[in-house]
Amino acid sequence: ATPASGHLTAMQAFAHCLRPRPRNSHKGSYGSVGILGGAAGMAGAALLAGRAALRLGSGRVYVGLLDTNAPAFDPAQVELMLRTPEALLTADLSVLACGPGLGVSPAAHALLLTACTKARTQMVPLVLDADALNLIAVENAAGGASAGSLTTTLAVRQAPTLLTPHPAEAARLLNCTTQVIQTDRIAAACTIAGRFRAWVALKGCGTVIASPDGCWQINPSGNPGLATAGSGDVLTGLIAALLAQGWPAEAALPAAVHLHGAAADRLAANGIGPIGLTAGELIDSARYCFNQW
Ligand code: NPW
Ligand code: AMP
Ligand code: MG
Repeated sequence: ATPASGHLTAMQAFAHCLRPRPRNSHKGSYGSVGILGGAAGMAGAALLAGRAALRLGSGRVYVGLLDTNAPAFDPAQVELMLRTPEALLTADLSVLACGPGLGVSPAAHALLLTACTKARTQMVPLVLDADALNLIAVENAAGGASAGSLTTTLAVRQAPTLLTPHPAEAARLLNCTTQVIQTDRIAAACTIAGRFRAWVALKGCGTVIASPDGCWQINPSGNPGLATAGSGDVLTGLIAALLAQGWPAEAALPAAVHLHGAAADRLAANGIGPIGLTAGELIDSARYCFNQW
């Protein structure tokens, strides 16, 4: 059920989504995640998202990297299947997450459009973060929602769309300043959710989660240790993992945001942060919190 507006996100609210793994389940039972991103210099963003998706329980994770010089596998997570972006978009996926390190090149725009169309025709949930959001904003600034644009493609989707802007990305989407976003974060999150018929996490201290029908809640977990490069990319992978395991968007988004913060809180309580916490360290902590839940 959609939480009522104004609630603080509470882990207990998602207890109905937690199910023990059946003894005879197999990797196909836990979904296939695709991550599209990782242009030159930012492959790490997509790999962090992929590692997070894998370690939060996805059955299979494919990462489509735009960087043509990227290695053929991730030495720190050899279980990830690295693909060209084009090959990723032909894979049989249960969730597609686009944006970490994607860049805003014309090639990235074309790939994102293909990805959004695929996710629409195959009815899979779509998570858009980082440069996927920036590409929508660039397109809107250049003339708005024409036929075949990202915004138009998103508007006719039947499967859920989830958007995870930080305040500057939200400002680009709404063509305003970051200060305007931060002055009324709830209004900003709800406006984006309504405009794109999407589930939105407006990130930052007290992440605001808004639903397409205008309900909102605030996440209480997390600390400034999360203010570090790649932290949002990890969140994208956590969200994708819950979606791949069959969680509905209305639960997957707030639960992943809560877990992300709880992972940081647990690390900080053990002296790993807030100062110097790194995004990669969040992943195993989130896995621990999820298994203890
Ligand atoms: P300022 O100016 O610092 O105060 P961008 P990005 C603002 C990839 N990455 N509250 C911030 O404000 C990403 O996935 C790759 C207020 C600044 O203006 C993207 O694809 C990594 N303001 C790409 O890089 C690791 C806030 O946002 C602006 C805020 C660009 O993403 C890093 C910066 O945002 C990164 O994830 C808050 N809570 N949070 C890798 N290892 O490969 C942010 N701002 O310009 O969108 O740049 O977020 O770094
Ligand atoms: P990104 O800017 O995309 O890397 O995302 C940063 C992540 O860290 C988001 O999930 C934010 O909500 C979280 N975050 C950043 N700063 C803070 C903070 N001061 N308190 C709590 N969470 C934060
Ligand atoms: Mg980010």
